[in-house]
Amino acid sequence: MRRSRAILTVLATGALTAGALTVLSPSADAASTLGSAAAAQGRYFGTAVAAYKLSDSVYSGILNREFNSVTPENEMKWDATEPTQGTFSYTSADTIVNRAITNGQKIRGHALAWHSQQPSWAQSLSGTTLRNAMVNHVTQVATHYKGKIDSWDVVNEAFADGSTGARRDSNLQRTGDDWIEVAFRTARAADPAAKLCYNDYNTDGVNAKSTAVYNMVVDFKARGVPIDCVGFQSHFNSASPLPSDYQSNLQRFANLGVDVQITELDIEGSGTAQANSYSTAVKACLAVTRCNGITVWGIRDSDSWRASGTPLLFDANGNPKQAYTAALTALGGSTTSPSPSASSSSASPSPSASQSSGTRSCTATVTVNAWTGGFVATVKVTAGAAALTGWTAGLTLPTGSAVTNTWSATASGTSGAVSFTNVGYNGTVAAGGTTEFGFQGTGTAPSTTTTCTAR
Ligand code: 9MR
Repeated sequence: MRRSRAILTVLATGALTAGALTVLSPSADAASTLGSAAAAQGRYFGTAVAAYKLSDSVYSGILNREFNSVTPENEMKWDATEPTQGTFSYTSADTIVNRAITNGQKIRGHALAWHSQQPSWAQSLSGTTLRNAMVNHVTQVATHYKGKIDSWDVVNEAFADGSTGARRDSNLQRTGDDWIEVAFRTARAADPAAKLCYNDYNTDGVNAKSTAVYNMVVDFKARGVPIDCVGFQSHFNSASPLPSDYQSNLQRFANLGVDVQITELDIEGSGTAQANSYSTAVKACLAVTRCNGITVWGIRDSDSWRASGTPLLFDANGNPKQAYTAALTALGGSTTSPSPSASSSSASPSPSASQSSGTRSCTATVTVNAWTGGFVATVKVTAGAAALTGWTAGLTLPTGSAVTNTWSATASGTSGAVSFTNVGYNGTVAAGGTTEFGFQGTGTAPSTTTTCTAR
């Protein structure tokens, strides 16, 4: 709904010549890592991350090199973030988030409302008391991470397995059927820039459970409940293999006007069979325009919640497996063989591919949702033929209007001529690539031309 209510679009260009500078382009080795190969397809490739493993240099080396999105594996769950009612604990999740921002990685938030991994105090609540506690939890956590989260799993695993298509019984479900939409509306109010997802497992193919989720999305769209995306966990093994209708199932959800994301991919097995399944999963996402990202549920097999099934892309020593090569190739990447300790800064791309001395330029397109007395502006910055290392977009607010809140950029002021400069994680934009920021304001929406200055 946010996006379709655009009433104003202004476009402007600006350019800054890089001159004699030779700059290592971030897209230089574009196709040699999972993240850069996915980015070249307009998508992200992420992994679940455990905060306590970040001090392991093999783990963090692969994380830095290969992935451009992260999902805290447990650190944002209710038991971790609100262990005592009203007392919030963000240290572990903040470690992952701040590190991802520094490294230019997107962040999937996981998960705001879930029947599992609740703190014991919440497990013992019911009715209005639990509903209010859930609303407060969603508000507090989404507000803490406001502007930093690409996509939130707002509600996780709310439907029952099997053929009933029913909701899963839980203390949250017993507060009333509307608990899911209340969680989504609450998350939207707290962080209007984050994409809001429903996430589940055993919904990867067309079946009673996925159809129940599908019907919920239809209903939410019809009634204006804010939902932007559906996550398909995609935990596969011999008992629950990758379904033959995976792609068509993703497509039927995308056709409802939501993004679809593969959120927790792991495929038990080894060798060619496992590699082929990874290739099929990646290709299914690429074939669906609105499938905008893939996350694997861990880095090395030894990091997996199902370690004995060796379901991931790197072996316990951090070496890329056949499945890694298959996933990278399916993404359109090249089949180099990185060593576990290699980092992007030690890669040796050819000089002709790695350096850009062209003219950096960018354009900024503003889309505004306005109402009487206020507005939200979303600004898309698009790089020209050369990669950006930073950008500043500028526009002039009408007299009496003021910026009240900015996300994914730093504003120079609140009224009159305001410029918005990239933050740490979104200054780097590949040639032809885009990034977005936004701001909220009071008064009349801006209607003047934007400028974009590239660095
Ligand atoms: O990988 C997570 C594991 O470390 C936890 O012990 C477990 C506890 O419920 O949750 C795992 O992650 C789950 C995710 O949050 C939701 N979908 C299923 C994942 C695998 O169980």
